[in-house]
Amino acid sequence: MPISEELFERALRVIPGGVNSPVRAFRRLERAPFFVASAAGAYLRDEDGRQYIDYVGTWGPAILGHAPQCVISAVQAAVPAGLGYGTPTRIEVDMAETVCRWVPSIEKVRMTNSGTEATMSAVRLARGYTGRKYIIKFAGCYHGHVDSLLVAAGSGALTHGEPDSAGIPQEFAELTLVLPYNDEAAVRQAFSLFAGQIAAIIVEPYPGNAGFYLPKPGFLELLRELTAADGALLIFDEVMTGFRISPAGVQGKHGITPDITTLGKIIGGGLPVGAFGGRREIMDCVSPLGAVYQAGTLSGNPIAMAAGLAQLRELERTDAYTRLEALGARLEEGMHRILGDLALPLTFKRSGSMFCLFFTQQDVVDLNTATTANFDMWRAYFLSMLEQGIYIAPSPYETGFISTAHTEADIDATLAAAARALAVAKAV
Ligand code: HOZ
Repeated sequence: MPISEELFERALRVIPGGVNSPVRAFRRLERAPFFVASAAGAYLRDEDGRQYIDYVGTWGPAILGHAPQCVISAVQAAVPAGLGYGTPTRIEVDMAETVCRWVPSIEKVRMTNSGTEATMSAVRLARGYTGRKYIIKFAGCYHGHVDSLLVAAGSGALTHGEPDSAGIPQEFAELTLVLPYNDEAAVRQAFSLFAGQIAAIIVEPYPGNAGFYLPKPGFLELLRELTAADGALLIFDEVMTGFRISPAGVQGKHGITPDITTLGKIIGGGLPVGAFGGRREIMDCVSPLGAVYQAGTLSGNPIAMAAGLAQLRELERTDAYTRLEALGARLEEGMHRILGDLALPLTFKRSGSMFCLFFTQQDVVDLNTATTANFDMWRAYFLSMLEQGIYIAPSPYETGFISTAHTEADIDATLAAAARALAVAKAV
């Protein structure tokens, strides 16, 4: 029996679903997940010695590929000084200054240990600052497993058919107004029905947890306009897009200034880090300056800060974003060519190094259109890609990530595999 299968059998006995985060379980795929033994650059190696070109990239953090030397060296240099102290350290100041310099809407920033903690804290801060209780979120957007945000959520919740998690009291869920993404009329209506009562809109500006799709022209600008007019806050959840779509994330690309931004993934260089930050007067409501409580024993951990800062500095030092765009464009052009050759009018979405192939002919603009995708065709495609040594996310509702460690040859090998996998999917 393959070692991964043996490990999965053991895991199933002692870990719910055999995994520490649901999407990894390969549910509905009729096979066990592979267990990774090591990773370097664009490649994963599993316990059975098989190698994969990886487009999951640790679900976003691995923008330089796996185990980049700059991050490994920074961690090795930091370790002898101690693993954490629970006191202020110099590197937290370096990190905060770097984030504020890269993302101009962030004048002050607080570190957390995950994106979930960041969004949870951002929502509490928005409510504390405004004194209001309602939050607007968009169907299919996923902001981590925060009680008030696990309503019509994407990612694993959507993949496994539970977009509204059990365990969340109706009274909590009622404070979350769920709207369709890209629906301007729905947002206007919510602000007219709940005028003066909405604490914040929280949005993945480029949603990446029901597949990956983009805002219609003017949609993000409208969110800014309506929140400002009503005295509500605009929270950009850039946990996935931050430092990826541009150095300043989606907000940098669109020239929009949210009130609060949440970050994660890339900022940790592969270690567990999240952050939330924003306008000074809002951030000054956070304890100990203000009454909104937020804390964490491991927050700002020096090893995690060293890893994240090393990754950000490497991105700043190199032409990473130009390279990611070139690789992404190569993949996109190749995919369109293959889809044309096979007469398969599917939908491919991309921005920079984030992408998603939807097994639908519809233009994907929101959760409803994303879920028109044909699951059986997607599954046949996924399994064939995996068989050919290409790892894309094990769910049709996740995003693909390219890293600077991918080569043109990796992209071309991926396209050759995709042509075969799509032919298999077409026959389903
Ligand atoms: N929330 C992640 C996907 N958007 C899943 C992370 C994981 O399984 O590690």
